[in-house]
Amino acid sequence: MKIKRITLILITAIFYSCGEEPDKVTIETPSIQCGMCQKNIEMGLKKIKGVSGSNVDLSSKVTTVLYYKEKTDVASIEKAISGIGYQANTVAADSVAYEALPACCKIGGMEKI
Ligand SMILES: [Cu+2]
Repeated sequence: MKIKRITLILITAIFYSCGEEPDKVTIETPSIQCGMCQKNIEMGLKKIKGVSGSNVDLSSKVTTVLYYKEKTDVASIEKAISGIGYQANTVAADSVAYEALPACCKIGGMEKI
C-alpha cells in the first residue's frame, strides 16, 4: 500500500517535471569578451534553480536561457549573470564578481593581450 502511494507520487512528480516546456529568453550580455566568459556564464547559470540550459553567443553577445517560469524569472536570471560578473540587459555586473574575473574577461581585456 505504502509502495503504491510512493509510486503514485513519483509518477506525478515525473509527469509535472516533464510536462512543462521551458521558456526561452534572450539576454543582452554586452560585456563578454572571450570563450572563457562564455563558459563562466554557461557554467554559472547551470547552478541556478529553474534554469535548464543556456547558450552564450560570442559574436552577437547575446545569451539565450531556457528556464522554467514557475521556478525562476528573467529578473533572477539577470541578477545571476550580474553575480557571475557580467552585465545582463540593463543590470550592471556585480563589481566584486567583475573584479574577480581573469584579465581577459574584463572589458577590453582581449585587446590588452
Ligand atoms: Cu572572457
